[in-house]
Amino acid sequence: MASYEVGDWVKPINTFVLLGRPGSGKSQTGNTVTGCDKAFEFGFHAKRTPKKCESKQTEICETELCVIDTPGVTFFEKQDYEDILSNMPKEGPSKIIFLLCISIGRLTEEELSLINQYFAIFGDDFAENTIIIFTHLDEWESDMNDCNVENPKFDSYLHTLPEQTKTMFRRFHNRYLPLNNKQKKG
Ligand SMILES: Nc1nc2c(ncn2[C@@H]2O[C@H](COP(=O)(O)OP(=O)(O)OP(=O)(O)O)[C@@H](O)[C@H]2O)c(=O)[nH]1
Ligand SMILES: [Mg+2]
Repeated sequence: MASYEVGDWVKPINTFVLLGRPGSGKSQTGNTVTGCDKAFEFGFHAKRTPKKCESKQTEICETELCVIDTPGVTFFEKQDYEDILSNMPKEGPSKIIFLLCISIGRLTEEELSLINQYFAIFGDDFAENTIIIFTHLDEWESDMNDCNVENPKFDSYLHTLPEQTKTMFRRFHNRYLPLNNKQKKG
């Protein structure tokens, strides 16, 4: 006789966890993903952005979605992971997808070091469950236009990256998405 688990009937809630350096565009990406300008506080405020994770649950195309915004840190530690876990949906199973936000053009040693810390905390599977989101696409395109490059192709930016960075991105199977968070939401 076939055996069934409760999980066979319960659809997992897709959970996006926003990661990245301070100011990399995590909160704005959360707003883009949820389609709501005010889901997460964003911007260069005089006051500090929240020190703890914040989560919003919504439904998109009849699918339950939970989005967890994390505070910008330059060093990611176990307690940051625990904070994420405490914001996971309480009801039913969850499928975690990390959205690793990187502001185009600002890739530094610190950025790579932070990514290595994610691997240390989340394990080798981190890359399997991650999409790299390159934010500020509009600013990059505008800069390229100022340099007389019409219709710039984002892939050309990736070709200019140092070998060390390209090697790192290969671990993510080059799963990336350039994003303009300033584009008006429909
Ligand atoms: N032009 C442009 N600005 C963006 C984009 N994404 C984010 N920003 C701006 O970049 C700044 C930082 O964005 P946030 O979303 O607050 O960044 P964050 O990673 O949440 O910052 P912390 O919470 O402080 O770590 C804000 O002024 C955003 O409006 C984008 O795609 N294009
Ligand atoms: Mg933020």
